[in-house]
Amino acid sequence: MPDFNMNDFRLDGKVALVTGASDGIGFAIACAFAKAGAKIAFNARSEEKNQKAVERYKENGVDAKAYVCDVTDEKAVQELVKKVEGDLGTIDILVNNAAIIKRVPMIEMDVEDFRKIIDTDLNAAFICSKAVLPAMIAKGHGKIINICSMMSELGRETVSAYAAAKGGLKMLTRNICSEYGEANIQCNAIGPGYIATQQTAPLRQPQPDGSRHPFDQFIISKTPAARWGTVEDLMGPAVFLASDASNFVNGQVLYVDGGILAYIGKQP
Ligand code: NAP
Ligand code: GCO
Repeated sequence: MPDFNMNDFRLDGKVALVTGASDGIGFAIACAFAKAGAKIAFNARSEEKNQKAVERYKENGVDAKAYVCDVTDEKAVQELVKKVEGDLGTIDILVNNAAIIKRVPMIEMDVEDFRKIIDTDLNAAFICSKAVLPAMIAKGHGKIINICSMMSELGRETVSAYAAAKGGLKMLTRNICSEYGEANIQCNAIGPGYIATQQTAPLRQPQPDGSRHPFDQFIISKTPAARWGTVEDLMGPAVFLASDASNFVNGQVLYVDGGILAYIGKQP
């Protein structure tokens, strides 16, 4: 039988940095990594939010180390990486998860808002990846996972900056793979479908008469699975892409979308 070991899916002893993981998708991914054996570091911009998150991690049996750091600030990110290295060891797994969105028609969007979204959702992934790559190259292995979106493939009214950033993030994923695959670094992305988190709460807000938000109905009808995704849906795929089980998977976007991208939409 060819050599196959279920332990290849484990992350024992690995150090993972998940950006923006005080809540939502990042929090779930960090919890999954911890369950698979990894040591967890995460950052967000507010100390108060971090403290609450550390408590939530503890309630979930996870001893996560929190850092205050804005991922758009290169100097701060380099300091963050040094601190994580000092506290836990060099980083084996980076998840570029932190992001923001503003839903506004393009002709009404301030250029400053557009720039801020590109800065957070795309440029920061460059900054964080650049900060961890030298140690990964020196070690001879590393995993970078970028959190993309349906908007890495599709457009939609009101999300011009977010879609531009997430499309760019897909190409940054392929480029990191292209440049550093030879150094045994795998850079892949996860493209979540519509997942029930704070970020999408406005799209699921019930109507004053108690009926479902029209966007909520739209997403259910566009999704073969006929439901919103949950943060739990992303945990297994993230562990796979962080683990040795995916060592020959590189430059890919794994869409975890209940089938949205495969589907033409409900027949009339
Ligand atoms: P979320 O709950 O809003 O989480 C995003 C996190 O990023 C926040 O905790 C935020 O923390 C942090 N953050 C934002 N700007 C930051 C900065 N400059 N520096 C450091 N941290 C920053 O959203 P989510 O739904 O979990 O989304 C997580 C990722 O999945 C994002 O990349 C998002 O685009 C992507 N995604 C989400 C969905 C979905 O349906 N929910 C679908 C596809 C992709 P602070 O504000 O405390 O800093
Ligand atoms: C939107 C945005 C996000 C989605 C996600 C889809 O349509 O408003 O794209 O809110 O959650 O990124 O994958």
